[in-house]
Amino acid sequence: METLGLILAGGKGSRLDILSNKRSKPAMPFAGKYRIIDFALSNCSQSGIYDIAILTQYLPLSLNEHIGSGKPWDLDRNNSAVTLLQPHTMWYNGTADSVVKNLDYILKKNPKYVLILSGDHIYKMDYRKMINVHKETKAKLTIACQEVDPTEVSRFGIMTTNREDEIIEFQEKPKESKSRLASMGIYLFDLDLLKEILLKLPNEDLDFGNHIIPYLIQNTEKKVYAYRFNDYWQDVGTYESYLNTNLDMIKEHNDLDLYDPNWKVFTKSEERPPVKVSDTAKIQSSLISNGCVIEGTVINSVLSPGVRVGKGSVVRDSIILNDTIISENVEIERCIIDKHVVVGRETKIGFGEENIPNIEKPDVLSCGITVIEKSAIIPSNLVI
Ligand code: ADQ
Ligand code: ADP
Repeated sequence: METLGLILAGGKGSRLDILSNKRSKPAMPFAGKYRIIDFALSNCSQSGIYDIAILTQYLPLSLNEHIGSGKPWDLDRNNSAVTLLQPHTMWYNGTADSVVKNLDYILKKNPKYVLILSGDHIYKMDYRKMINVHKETKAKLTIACQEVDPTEVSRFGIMTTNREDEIIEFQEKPKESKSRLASMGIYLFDLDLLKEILLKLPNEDLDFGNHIIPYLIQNTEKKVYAYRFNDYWQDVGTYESYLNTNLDMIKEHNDLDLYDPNWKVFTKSEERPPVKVSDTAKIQSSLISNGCVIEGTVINSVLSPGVRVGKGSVVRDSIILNDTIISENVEIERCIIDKHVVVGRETKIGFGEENIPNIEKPDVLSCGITVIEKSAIIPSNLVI
């Protein structure tokens, strides 16, 4: 085997805590019918990488069920496998620590290269192009990167390269930086280097962005190169990016086209009846999944399977997840509503002064998005 894919799907996703405290972030629904991890899995299979291990630690139940044998992504082949590696009694600390704890598995597979991916990114990428650049430059580690907005540098690992695109500086989440070139958290390692470095550095909290990459660049002569990726890519780690990235999928000319037959996004779909649109319904620029029943108005929103929108209700600029029921004459604006929520009649969500105050969750307070947790029952005649 040339390349083993490792998908990091274990972080707790604390910045999306209301949504991800009952599931792992890569298992979050996306664009109606998908889950976030579908993008990494679909990229792997279409790049010819059929051996994949998914490193999980946090409530992987819904991921387990979703991935199953890997059939929807064409990963259930004879000589390859998609494997969910679970820590059992060990709790991983940093991203690299989770790889250390599975080093035996990786060495047994004995690939030439190990491609480390994040389970919570939305993008379409042919990893073969990156692998080819890695071979051409004879790098030991290649990191995919993309320029980000200067206001966003503190969310990413930021690097500086020389003319040949060799990385000469790397700083994890700097407060500010002259460079805007961000690591996408996609690492292609030669197996020898990965093994050497993981065994060399102390294990506790070991993280790629905080420890391994800065160490390789500052303390060794190993060749670490950047691979520039200029297409659509989003890390959906905050409510704002989760909402906006979902809404991007509705745009007429979005850079990530879910409808492109040349690079598909696969998922495991449930059997559901078709969308039913009544004579009182009005739908504008939205994604509506199977099993939805629409009697009200839906504008610039994404509805997962089985959502009901009652007569006289208006849903605008929002994401509504599976089987949520919105009764009659409800108004919803700039909300993320999790699965199995019931919203009572005449209620307005997204219209309150600010969100329900909670000092520990400044994200909720500051971004103007109202988030309703799974299975909540919202009474009638409320304004939230
Ligand atoms: P972050 O996205 O902040 O930065 P992190 O939250 O540590 O990195 O997680 C990366 C991925 O690994 C996520 O998919 C997460 O779910 C998963 N993960 C985290 N801890 C894990 C663990 N212990 N076991 C298994 N999986 C785990 C990283 C890099 C930056 C880079 C950004 C790009 O550190 O340099 O710019 O990704 O998004
Ligand atoms: P998610 O919210 O992560 O998308 P789902 O609601 O789709 O999860 O649940 C995935 C599967 O896990 C379902 O089959 C469901 O029955 C099961 N499940 C979810 N939560 C629990 C729980 N707390 N205990 C047992 N099974 C659960």
